[in-house]
Amino acid sequence: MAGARERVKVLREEIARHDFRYYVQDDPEVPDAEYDRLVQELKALEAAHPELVSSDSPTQRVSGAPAREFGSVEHRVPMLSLDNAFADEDIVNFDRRVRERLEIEGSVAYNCEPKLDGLAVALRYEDGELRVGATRGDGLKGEDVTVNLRTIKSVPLKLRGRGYPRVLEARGEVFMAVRGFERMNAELEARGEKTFVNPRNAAAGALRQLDPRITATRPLEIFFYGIGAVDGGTLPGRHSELLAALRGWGLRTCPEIELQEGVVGLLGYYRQIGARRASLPYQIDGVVYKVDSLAQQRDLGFVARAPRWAIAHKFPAEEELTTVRDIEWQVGRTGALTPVARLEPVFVGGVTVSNATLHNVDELHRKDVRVGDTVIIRRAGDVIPEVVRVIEERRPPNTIAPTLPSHCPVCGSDVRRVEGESVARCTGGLVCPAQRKESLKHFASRRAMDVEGLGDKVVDQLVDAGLVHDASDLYGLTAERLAELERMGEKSAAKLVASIAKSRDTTLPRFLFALGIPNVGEATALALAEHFGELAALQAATLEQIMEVPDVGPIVAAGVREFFDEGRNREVVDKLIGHAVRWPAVATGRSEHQPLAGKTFVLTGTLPTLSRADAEDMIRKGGGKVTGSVTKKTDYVLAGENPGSKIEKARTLGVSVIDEAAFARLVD
Ligand code: I6G
Repeated sequence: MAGARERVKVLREEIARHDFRYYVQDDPEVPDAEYDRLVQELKALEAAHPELVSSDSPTQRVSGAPAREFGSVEHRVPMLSLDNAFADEDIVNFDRRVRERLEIEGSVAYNCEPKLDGLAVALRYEDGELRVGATRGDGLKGEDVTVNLRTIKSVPLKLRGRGYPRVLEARGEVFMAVRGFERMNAELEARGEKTFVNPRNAAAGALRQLDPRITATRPLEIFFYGIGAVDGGTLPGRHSELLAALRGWGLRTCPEIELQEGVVGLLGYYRQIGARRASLPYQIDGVVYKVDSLAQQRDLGFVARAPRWAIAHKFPAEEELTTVRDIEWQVGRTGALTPVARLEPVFVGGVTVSNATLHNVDELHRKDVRVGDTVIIRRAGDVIPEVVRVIEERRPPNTIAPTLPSHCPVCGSDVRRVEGESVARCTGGLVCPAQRKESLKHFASRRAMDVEGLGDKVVDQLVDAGLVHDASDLYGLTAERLAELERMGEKSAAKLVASIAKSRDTTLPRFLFALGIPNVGEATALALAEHFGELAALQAATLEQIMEVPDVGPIVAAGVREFFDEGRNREVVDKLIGHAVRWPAVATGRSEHQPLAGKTFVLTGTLPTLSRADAEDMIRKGGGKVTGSVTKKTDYVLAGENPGSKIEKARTLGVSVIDEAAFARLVD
């Protein structure tokens, strides 16, 4: 028995240490299998010796039967709210008020951290053991959710180390990380259960579950950001030191916390976190600034129900309500019809949004979006705006569910839908002005022929004016003809003619990509060019020969073959070559080829298997170049875990962001 008692103690300490390393420090010490063995051993010992079971045992995270309702907990120190600021000017005024009240000439030091979109909670530890955990409630009284909080692995059941106060009420935010949320929703969907609309709702639902066994299956996490009631012990003099002390006691804090000086520091922090908002692993709705000195906090005190020493600087909302004015069908380069919701303009995610794609007819029907509907629009980071869902309760009477048109709204050709596919296409081909416009935009795009100055509007004008029917017509344009277009001055016309001329000198992979052959992206175009070496060889190749190209399957091969079998396509290709579009010879054969020739890469984050040096080496050996910052000239951003702001920059500039697996495919 004494042996069992001793072993149980050792196991509990060890498991608690591993929980801390895994859930708090994100730095596991042992593989999962080893951890599982320790837990199994402890469970077996506790089963054999029930008298050794205690509430702080890691096996007892899920405890208690489902409740009928939650008890209530009075907050000894009220859980206040924060004042919100939206504009830089509000922060300038906040800092000025702080300095005036403190009668300070110089700058104030602030502790800054992201404001998570979760639920505020307070956890009371007595003699280092978790006793009670409660929601904020009305700030004076919250709900007792102790049994649910205990199921969160980053909540220590026992504090670590020494020196913690006899009573310590730690406050923080319970949240669900985006990945955990997505995985959970996928599992719920697979089981045919109701999914959650966003991580915050999912976290709130999980925390307020009456059955802690269900909470335990939800991927909840916590970051602690402050304290409430405290008895005994001495606390440090600065908020930043207090957070460090909490960390030392095993209470997880946000890794993005920073100290900043004065208003310039605060606004810099706001911009820095704002730029990374979309790539953070959790959702945030702003940042919080707190005067770092606790003595200064005391001097500043409170106004109404908010501290004078802290403020939340909010980001623009990423979700807003608006109404659908119309649903239109856009025709793409390959004839695919995409339903687009035309919206009552709404300010969301920092921009005014008036259109949102509904992707395809299946998505349109799944979301059941109708003209007149009130919808939630989401725009996160640089991601294109999307319709999250319809608020059905607000649907006006007599709305009609839109259906796929039988004829192309642009050229009137038949619309065909391939059995089993969600894409419906206009069958008009290059007869359809919409397909012609989109093909030309693709042809001229940066990663294809790179015709600078040939923007979407100019392409629309050129097609509408009948000046350009296919890509080869671009090379016959004169500055005089171009200058006839509306809003096109002589100078711009001359510049555009020059950049069209410049685009003649290209590479075979770019040219193949620019042709817009179905399913031939940049990587396939490169593989085809390297395999065949010259255009004529590819044009003459049989289906079987095309399928010999690495990574080219029957569908892509058939698309290539059909493209070159079509007389109109061959004619355009011939005309382009007749206009002196040309490229240097391509070296064929896998052994000597340089798959990344001419490509510029930027690296960010930690790759799963390759070291940075190895990845750089592979790029250089493959004929590519590595640079430090993302510009319009960058071809790929190779991103790993915890990428920096380079990802946002890449998205803004339309540069491809690839992971290690995609990189390996490029190199191979
Ligand atoms: O609701 C909150 C979120 C984050 C907070 C808060 C916080 O600090 C990072 N801090 C305080 C002091 C309060 N609410 C009242």
